[in-house]
Amino acid sequence: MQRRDWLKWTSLGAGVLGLPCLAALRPNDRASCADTAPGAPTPPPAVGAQKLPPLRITDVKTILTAPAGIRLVVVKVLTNEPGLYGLGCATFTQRPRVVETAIDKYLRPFLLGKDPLQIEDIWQSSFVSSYWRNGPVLGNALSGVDIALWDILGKRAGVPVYQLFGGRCRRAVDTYRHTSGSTPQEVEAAVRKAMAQGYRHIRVQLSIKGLSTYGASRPPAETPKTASNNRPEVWEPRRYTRAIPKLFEHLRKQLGDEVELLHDMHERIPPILAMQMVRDLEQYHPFFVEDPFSPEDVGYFSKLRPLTSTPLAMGELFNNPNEWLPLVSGRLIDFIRIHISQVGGLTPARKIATLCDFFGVRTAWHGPGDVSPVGHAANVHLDLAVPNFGIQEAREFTQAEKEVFPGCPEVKDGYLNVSDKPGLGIDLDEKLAAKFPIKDDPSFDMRWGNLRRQDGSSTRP
Ligand code: GCO
Ligand code: MG
Repeated sequence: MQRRDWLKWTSLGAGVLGLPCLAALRPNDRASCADTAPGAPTPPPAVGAQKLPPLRITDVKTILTAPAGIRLVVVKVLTNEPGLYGLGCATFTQRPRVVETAIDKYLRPFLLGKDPLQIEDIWQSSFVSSYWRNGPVLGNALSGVDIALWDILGKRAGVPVYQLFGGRCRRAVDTYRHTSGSTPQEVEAAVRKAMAQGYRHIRVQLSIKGLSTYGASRPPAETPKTASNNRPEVWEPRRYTRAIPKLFEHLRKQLGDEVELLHDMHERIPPILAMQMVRDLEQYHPFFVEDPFSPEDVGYFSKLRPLTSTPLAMGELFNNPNEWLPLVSGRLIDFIRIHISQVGGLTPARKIATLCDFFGVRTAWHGPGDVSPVGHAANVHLDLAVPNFGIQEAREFTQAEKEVFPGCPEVKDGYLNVSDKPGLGIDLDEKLAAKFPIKDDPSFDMRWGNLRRQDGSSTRP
């Protein structure tokens, strides 16, 4: 290919991206953008226009760190422009080493030398570069690169990433906070505390005696002592489905109707029990009930929808468009709760948000501790720019996280925000990150794989 053709092709790519071609470049580059984009309106020539050297990816690094004890995977994409790099989140905390391999051994060589501003093209070609695609490993690896490329584009254009997405639709991002306890009274106390800190939306989880309940740790006396890879964690759904409506009844009686209450069912109960429980909760007006079914049981949403108007949120385990398309286009859920790095980063997440907008589905991106601060920053940039934003799961970062990731998004009065710095506005102190090495601790996985019914049979976590 002639160099002239290559230039034409690259600027066409930016047009296809739907990217403001002008924003992709510094002001003095604008004239050259118009020159090479056939059919594009010609802006007035910029004063003192001169060309910047072409940008190339010179390195892709995977950084594993655990400043809060949770294993995080962050990708750094470096360019030939001195000091210009981007950061992305690739955290799959259960399998960080596998993501690391996918990036270092496979994506890195594929990307070296490519133009980091061709974000859509890099996403599309990387996605099929293994022929076999989707899944949390490849999705997270791709996401680490993709988010880093948006960061680079923002830095090069001199604007925050949310500006590249069309600009702020809101002043700040409303969030929900987690609370839990072993009794309804304990949960109530935790909710009151969160309300006093300014939160308006609060997730409520209850630990149930003798059971390994999601979202609420067991009282210390009940915590099994043996660290064995065969140690069962017992889970019985019926006791849980009876307890949660009582929790909501208590909270509404004590706290009134104003505070928004949320609950995560975590996909672990048989569909018919989930349907009963979601109906039982309707009278307490939850803001949403999350993950009533596992991804394998999504066919039940069409049965649940006619039975209740309880708002439904779903999606943190989703990877593949075929998982969310029928739920969104069938208007079967109200909130999309995708883990942005799981689906491949900001490029697909923007499209999902737009798809949802047409169907009245709002966003509620997954935002627990196993999304890195870089991933949280990416969530917030998108939240600020999408019209159909719903709510954001919030995390208040530890001191160590704030030091390793200068520029962490901050929660104030229950709202998250990012700085107006170019790019994502967050950095990574690699030296400090190395002081918090991840532990290859196998007992971590046992928590997920050893959830069992009373009779010893395996059940979903
Ligand atoms: C949530 C989630 C998480 C997941 C965790 C798994 O809604 O925040 O369910 O807490 O359990 O991300 O690693
Ligand atoms: Mg969840």
